[in-house]
Amino acid sequence: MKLYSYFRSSAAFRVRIALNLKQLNCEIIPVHLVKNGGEQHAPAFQVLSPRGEVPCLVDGDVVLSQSMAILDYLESKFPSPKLTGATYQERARVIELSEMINSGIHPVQNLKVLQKLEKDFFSKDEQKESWARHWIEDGFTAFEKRLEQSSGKFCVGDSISWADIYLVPQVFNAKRYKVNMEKFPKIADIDSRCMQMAEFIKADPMHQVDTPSELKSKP
Ligand SMILES: N[C@@H](CCC(=O)N[C@@H](CS)C(=O)NCC(=O)O)C(=O)O
Repeated sequence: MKLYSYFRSSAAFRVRIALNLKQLNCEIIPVHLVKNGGEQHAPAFQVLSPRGEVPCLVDGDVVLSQSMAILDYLESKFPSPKLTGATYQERARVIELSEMINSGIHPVQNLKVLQKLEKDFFSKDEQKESWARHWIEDGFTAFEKRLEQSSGKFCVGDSISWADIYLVPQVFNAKRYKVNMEKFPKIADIDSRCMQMAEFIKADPMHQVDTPSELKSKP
């Protein structure tokens, strides 16, 4: 298997965590989202990922973009450990929480959206940061409320699920945009529990093959 990834991409971080939890070997192929205007715009890459986004997984003839589709593919092909909850009710809760991030928070603070704000509306770095922070805090407020009903040690009960896999990379972005995590104690608690696990540490943006040396730290 091959995963097209970018060290700082929170969507690729999700898939790296799932691959590690399922103990799967996968070749990482870096796609630099910024250098030379962004390698994601290369026509050859867009054959694999039509929206020009990472992650993109290639497994034999199967080529998939969209982290949710990739996680679902891995879940079906490699069912252990199960990452979608123990019951159908838990599975629905896992997807609800994952979607709060996947379709609610992440798209409005994605690179191409921030670049559009700069290009068409002349937004400065502080304005783009403030925009990203607003939407992350808005989404985390709802996520934190839902955790009051669903969480145990992790987002849904005491087992790791996709909800944690979506949450941890979003917290990485939140810190980058200076969100005050003290406002979200349950989220912060689950994030720090996950980030003590080898599978999450190995997937961390600061430990990737394409992490620039000045940012790289040892796992
Ligand atoms: N919903 C997609 C989001 C993928 C996505 O937005 N990836 C970002 C990096 S986190 C990207 O490749 N952006 C390229 C760009 O903005 O030009 C998924 O879950 O895979």
